[in-house]
Amino acid sequence: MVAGVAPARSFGQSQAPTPMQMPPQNPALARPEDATPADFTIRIAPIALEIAPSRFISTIGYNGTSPGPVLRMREGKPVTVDVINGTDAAELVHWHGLFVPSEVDGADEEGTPMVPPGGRRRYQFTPKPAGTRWYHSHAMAGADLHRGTYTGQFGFLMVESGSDPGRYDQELFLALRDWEPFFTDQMENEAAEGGGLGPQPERPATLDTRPNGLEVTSQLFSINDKALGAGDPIRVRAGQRVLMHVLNASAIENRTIGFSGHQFHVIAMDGNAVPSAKPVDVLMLGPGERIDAYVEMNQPGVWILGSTDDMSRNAGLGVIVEYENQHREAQWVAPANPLWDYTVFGAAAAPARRAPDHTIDMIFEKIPSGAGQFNLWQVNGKPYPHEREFVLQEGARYRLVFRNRTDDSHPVHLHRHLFELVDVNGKPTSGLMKDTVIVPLYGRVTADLMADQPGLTLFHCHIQQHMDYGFKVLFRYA
Ligand SMILES: [Cu+2]
Repeated sequence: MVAGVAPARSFGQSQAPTPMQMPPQNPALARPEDATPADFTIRIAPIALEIAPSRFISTIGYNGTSPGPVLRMREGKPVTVDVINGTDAAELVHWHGLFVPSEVDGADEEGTPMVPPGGRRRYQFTPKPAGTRWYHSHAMAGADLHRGTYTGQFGFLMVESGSDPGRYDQELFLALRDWEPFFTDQMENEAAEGGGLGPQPERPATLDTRPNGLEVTSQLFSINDKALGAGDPIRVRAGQRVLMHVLNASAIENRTIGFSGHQFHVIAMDGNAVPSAKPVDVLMLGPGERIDAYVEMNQPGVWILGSTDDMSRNAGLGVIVEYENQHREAQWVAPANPLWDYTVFGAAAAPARRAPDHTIDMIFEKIPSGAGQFNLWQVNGKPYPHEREFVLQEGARYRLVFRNRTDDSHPVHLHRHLFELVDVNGKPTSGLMKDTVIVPLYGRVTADLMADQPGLTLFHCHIQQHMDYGFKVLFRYA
């Protein structure tokens, strides 16, 4: 398989379980309906991932690899997925971006049962809506950087509607990753992640000057399973149109990527078609976000597609794209416009949306813990769990106001629903449906939510450490 750039066809076929490799089944968990084979099987087990020649990452993967296989499901057609846990810790799989019941969504907080060590569990659900979704571990990690989304437990999940026009010559899946995370007392460079620019409407008059606690960082990166320069390049021909599904599968950081003299024509964000598809020089994605974009291959040469941040790109966050009959050293050309703005993809006309019935303010704050400790995160003055502050009435429309009063950008994710962006740092927009959005540092994002998926619904920052140390909320339906 071509490193990191195999067409979907060759990914999607490794779904059949290999019976010899299944761990012993716990009889208490075996149910009669499990006797029939599942549509998909995911085996969670330790792997050694060779991201560069002789450079092995010891992590946990799906079906022996990371990313796991691309799962292709048909919208509206019920599926069964067997998850077999070959690790010594309880696990579960979250289906990110799908409208599925809380019992199978894959969040312990919503009541999805864990898959015990050595055990198995069958998930049954009806995949919807169509689009680029993904699946990943939703286990808490806390201080253990070998658990949850720090591991290689993730993969693309494509929900297909059958109406995909297929107007492209190649389809690529590109998951951005960091490896071997470690604790640091240095703050990330906010400019590098695109969060330190623009207005700061939620910046407090008096800043909290208490010393910061530990953050998680990394110095080793890949796209899919290969660091920049390792494995085969993406091979293209002049005149081709290449569709890219990009996912930030990091547990720790927002990322911005560029492609040396080429533009990304953004057609969907988080799997949902955007009203104004258009070309841009960079893509910025917070952990959990996806972007579908096509690229016209019209600059013959050998180029790097990768992080606009030199440190992370040089440490692996990139891939070489080689045109046919071009043989030279791969070149990186910095993008002309490195700024990312969700609102440019919104509808051009003024929105004709239903007025919200209620507004829910959500104030994000950090309690700096000081050297050697973990910062604590709060929503509306309290870390998780809250009491009954977040209750939705089915059928009502809510305006959520995300007020980020911290010095860090947060990719916040709402399970089991989509929301529509209304305003980003004072810029109005409409028609952009998302399940995850970056709220810039000291920034404000407003989003409308239709409460139409009854059941417990988790909301959290997709940076694993922030989630584990308080940055989450459980919405209930009345
Ligand atoms: Cu966060």
